[in-house]
Amino acid sequence: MFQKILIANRGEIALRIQRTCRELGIPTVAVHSTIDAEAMHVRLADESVCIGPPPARESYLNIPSILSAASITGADAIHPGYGFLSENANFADVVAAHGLTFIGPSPEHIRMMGDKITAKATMARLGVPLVQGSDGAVADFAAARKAADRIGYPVLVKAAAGGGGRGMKMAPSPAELEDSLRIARAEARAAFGSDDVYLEKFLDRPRHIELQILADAHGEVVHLGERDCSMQRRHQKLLEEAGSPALSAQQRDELGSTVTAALSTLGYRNAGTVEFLYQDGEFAFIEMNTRLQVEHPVTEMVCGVDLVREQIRIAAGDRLGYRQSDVDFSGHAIESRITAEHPVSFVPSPGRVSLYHAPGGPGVRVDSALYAGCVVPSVYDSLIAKLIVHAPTRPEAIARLRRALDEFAVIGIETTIPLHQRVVDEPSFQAGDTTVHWLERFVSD
Ligand code: MV4
Repeated sequence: MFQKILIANRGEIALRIQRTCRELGIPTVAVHSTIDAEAMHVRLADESVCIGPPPARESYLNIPSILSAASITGADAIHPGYGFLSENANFADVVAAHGLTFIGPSPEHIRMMGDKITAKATMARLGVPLVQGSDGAVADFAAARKAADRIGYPVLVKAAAGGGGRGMKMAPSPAELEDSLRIARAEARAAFGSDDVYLEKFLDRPRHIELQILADAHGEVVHLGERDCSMQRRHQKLLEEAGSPALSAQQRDELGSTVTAALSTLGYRNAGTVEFLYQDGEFAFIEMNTRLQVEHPVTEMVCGVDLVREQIRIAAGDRLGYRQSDVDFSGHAIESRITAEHPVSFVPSPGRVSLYHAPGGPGVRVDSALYAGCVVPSVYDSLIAKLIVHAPTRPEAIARLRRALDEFAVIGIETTIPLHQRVVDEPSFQAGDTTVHWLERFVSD
């Protein structure tokens, strides 16, 4: 097992990883920018190293600084958390080249899934269902026109290097295709340095359902069920659930078998999330994330598994030690992502938190690095707390979430708690009747 783990992240996820390390008896090193010197993830770590000024590119994305911090503290493994360097294959390469362990997949698998065209072709070959689309990248307008005629309109032009909603353009009919193609290519080139694009049939009211998997270095792969992340706005998730109110246990088992078999064949190692669109009873693979995700706690609550612990054990070469038949699902979990933003206008609201009181009681978990007197900087992600509730049934989980949101007090900055309170009271949310467009319609009322 590792002697010391450096956590290359900040905020709630750095704290989340520290907590597991402490339970495993592994000392931790926190890294931080100058503005985060008094942050909770620094205060609670065994050691800390300042790695640069506030802009992430000079600190949390600064690979030489992070490797120096690992070297001077004698860390033998690096956990990247989510965001920042977590899906940077070059970082994973450099970490290994320095004789350290990257707590994540191989650089090759990060690279493979980072290219959506390769990811889709790979998954298709392994029997995972896809949305109808072009056969790989479209070379030019003529090729796009031919593919779109076969797929049927509307089509979506997507960037191979995109993901998470960046670099997409819809073409409702042939007349718009040339413009959509040109715009998507230009945006992709500017944003990602690659203008490879592909086409997909546009689904008009999908749900976003993702499957959590764990794969060890010995070919054992299990799935931990799905999360429904349809409740989002501008590709920022607001609330996630495990399981999906739209799926049956049989659908979960079927999808799980297909996906775990595929990843076992691939030789994937680490936790991973396989994302699908789900519409009219059909799943379509869109992307795979090779990191721990923000919304991992809902899966932990229904499966009774510590995903960070599993990541660390897998990276150390341990066997999972259990099979799919040993994975039990219990109850329903919901996560509210609370951000430092105005609950109606979504204007960012950084600043000093004067008072902080987190909810508690049965089935309530709060993952947050907030404390009374802390400062929420404006330079990073606005996520300040994740409120996770767990209960035997979905209606009980919703009642518990409502109760916990009422207890939650964050004074000094604006937060999205009031938005969450409005969402949980909405009958169509309570009925589980949502798509990826639900929230945008709800907030524009
Ligand atoms: C789609 C789609 C409809 N049809 N693909 C957006 C993020 C990226 N991961 C994939 N996305 C979508 N791909 C086809 N063929 C609709 C979306 C989409 C979406 C997907 C997941 C979660 C939220 C979303 C919000 C708007 C659009």
